[in-house]
Amino acid sequence: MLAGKDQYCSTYISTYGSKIGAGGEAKIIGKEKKPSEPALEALKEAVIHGKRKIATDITQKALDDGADPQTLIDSCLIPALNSVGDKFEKKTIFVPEMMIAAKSMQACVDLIKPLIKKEEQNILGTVVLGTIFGDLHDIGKNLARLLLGTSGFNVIDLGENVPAEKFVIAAQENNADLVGLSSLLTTGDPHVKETIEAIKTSSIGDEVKIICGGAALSQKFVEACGGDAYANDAADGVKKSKSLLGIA
Ligand code: B1M
Repeated sequence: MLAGKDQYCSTYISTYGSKIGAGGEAKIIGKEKKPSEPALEALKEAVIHGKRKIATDITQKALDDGADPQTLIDSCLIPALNSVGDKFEKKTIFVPEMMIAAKSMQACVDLIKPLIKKEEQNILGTVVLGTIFGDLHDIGKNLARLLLGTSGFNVIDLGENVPAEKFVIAAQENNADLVGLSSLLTTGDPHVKETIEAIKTSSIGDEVKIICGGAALSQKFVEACGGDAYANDAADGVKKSKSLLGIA
């Protein structure tokens, strides 16, 4: 590992990870329930274990064999990462394992991305998108960007850890129809509120709609903060964005 020969320290972690933590529960990793499709299960397992090469090889093979790109994301990659989140919560894995799992998922999404067809239509509207201040999670935001883009929206992605003023300035400069906020940490709740307030009280406050998504949020919270819509997932984000702009 110290010589840099163990990429992402994955061999080190899989050898010694089970010897620390809550009563050796780390050994639980890898004993997921088997779904019907063995290839999809193997992909899920590879993501959970952060085995990026195996995960991308299986993804590529599945795509070559005609698998539906969106189904790979929805039925395999997102559940894999949710499983990683559960293990993190139960303290059977720790931040490094979570990080390599997330990077493996991102590498698979990068392979799938060019295959998700753009709808042949005019630009539906401009969306300024970003993860809230203090929050570095960007996988969900990137999926929202991907689906909004492929559905015909012009997406301006501000990245993660975005301060409220940056959302306001980008929305003004790009004459945005929508601002999309992503928030995964409960510690980000005050920043969600602050960002919505900054946008709503700015010069474009009356024209721009705000849609929020991410594990830390709920319909009720978003409404209480003055947001216009809560998106449960990336596909819901597209549906609600269209509905906010009156597009059928
Ligand atoms: Co972190 N993390 N993480 N993490 N992480 C969570 C969110 C957590 C729930 C894990 C847990 O405890 N079970 C927990 C938050 C708890 C809380 O706040 N109550 C947590 C924590 C605590 C942390 C750290 C503080 C850990 C630490 O350092 N001790 C730290 C924070 C760093 C920071 O941000 N300042 C941290 C770090 C990380 C990694 C860097 C290791 C990595 C992020 C890598 C990256 O994003 N580049 C990571 C990951 C991967 C996770 C979990 C495992 C997975 C998140 C994810 O990508 N999910 C997560 C546990 C979990 O959620 N199960 C967890 C998949 C993604 C597709 O879902 O983002 O919800 P999601 O997006 C969905 C929808 O919500 C929606 O569409 C997406 C697709 O369907 N959506 C939108 C999201 N944004 C939208 C915007 C829209 C529309 C829809 O606008 C139009």
